[in-house]
Amino acid sequence: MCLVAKGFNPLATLLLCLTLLSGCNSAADGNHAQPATPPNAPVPKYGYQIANIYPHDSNAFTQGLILLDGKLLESTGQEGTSSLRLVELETGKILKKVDVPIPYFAEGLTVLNGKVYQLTWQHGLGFIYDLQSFQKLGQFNYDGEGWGLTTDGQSLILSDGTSRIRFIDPSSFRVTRTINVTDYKTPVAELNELEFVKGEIYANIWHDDRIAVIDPQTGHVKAWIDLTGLMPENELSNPEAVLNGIAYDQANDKLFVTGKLWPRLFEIKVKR
Ligand SMILES: [Ca+2]
Repeated sequence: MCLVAKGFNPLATLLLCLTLLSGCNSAADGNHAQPATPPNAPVPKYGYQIANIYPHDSNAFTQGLILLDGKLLESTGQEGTSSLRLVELETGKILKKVDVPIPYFAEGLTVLNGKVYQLTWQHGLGFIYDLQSFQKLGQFNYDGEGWGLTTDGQSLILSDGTSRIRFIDPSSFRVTRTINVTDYKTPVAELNELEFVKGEIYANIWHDDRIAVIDPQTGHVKAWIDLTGLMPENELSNPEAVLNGIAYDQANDKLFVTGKLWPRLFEIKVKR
């Protein structure tokens, strides 16, 4: 509000008021951090460079992938071929494997506090294993479908094929928080395999060559990593052999990706 004293020129007063208001706004803006994605700004698209190529089991219908202590942990899907496996990165050799019995269709996996957590697609049931022995320790339930799973070191972070990502307490298995993933204002659905990378959630999108880089607080897509051309399509015969599987080597800051039924696994460098 502007107080107008008697005898003041109204036009001059108006100009003064506008100047003051403008000054106030500038000061206020200066006190706030810029949003991660300014309104109307296109979300940046990143490219990639292949750093290394490793063999991958072309029968593995990859649904979950992480890298721990230099080895891969992989969850494979489809009824009858679902499994949890420990895989040698350099050779693709399966070092340890537990089959997931019919009728379960295994999905995402992550490791938290020495335990492996593995989702199933449509049974609302997850399995818990000892990380070292792969001995089954228990199971847990969740509403809806299970697609991707990762962790920020505290919560289990679960995607279910929609644009929703749920944060789940690993003791009570209660949902503590939910984010809706949006690209500017458009919901990004069919979020699939996940990976927590340096404070951001990386997500595969089903049947998409792009990885969404998501702000775990707001759900905003901060960038897209476009992996078009990574695996030549003429080497894949199954239409479901799509990009799925992101693993981050925290110790060495390396990023690995593969796909369902892909014969290769790639270490990539993101080109910003
Ligand atoms: Ca992952």
